[in-house]
Amino acid sequence: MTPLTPYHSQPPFSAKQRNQKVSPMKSSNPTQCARSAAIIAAFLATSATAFASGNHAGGHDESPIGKPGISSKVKRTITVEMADNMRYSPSDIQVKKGETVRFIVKNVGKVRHELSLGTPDELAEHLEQMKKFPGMEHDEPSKITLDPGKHGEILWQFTEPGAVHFACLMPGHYEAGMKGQVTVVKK
Ligand SMILES: [Cu+2]
Repeated sequence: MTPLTPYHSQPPFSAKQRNQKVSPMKSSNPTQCARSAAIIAAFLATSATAFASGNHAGGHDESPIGKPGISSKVKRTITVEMADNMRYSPSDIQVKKGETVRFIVKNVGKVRHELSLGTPDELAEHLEQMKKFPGMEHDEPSKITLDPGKHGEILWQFTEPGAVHFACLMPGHYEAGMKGQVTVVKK
């Protein structure tokens, strides 16, 4: 009389079965190999694209208007007030090329205002976006949106000589004249 082997004493599957489980990766089926190669090629292409766009994003900080400033490099602090008469004070600012400025921006009005640095093209594009999405918030270093009574900072380094524009793109404000200019002069 042969005793029954308890089921649990059997290995879950034989070595041969295990091999069968992993073997599909080593398939010699040419179609499958070609497909794997295609998948790898597609992956590499995607990586290359991601890398390229990463470089682009990295270069995005450098623009004709300058780049985000570093606190330790600040040479000047300029306070700019934003008021409900749709004016900045001051609205004409002169800086030297290479200078890093700490703008302390104050909303002294009773409605929300913003200060966005940009080229005229960038500001025009931003104005169109604001018309479509009036509540949009900015977390870009070149922009600040402030509720009434609030103040905040923009740290900016002006790297190119010329004019850097700024504007409030809250609906109707730019049109009412809420804009200004930073003139960057060569040293
Ligand atoms: Cu405004």
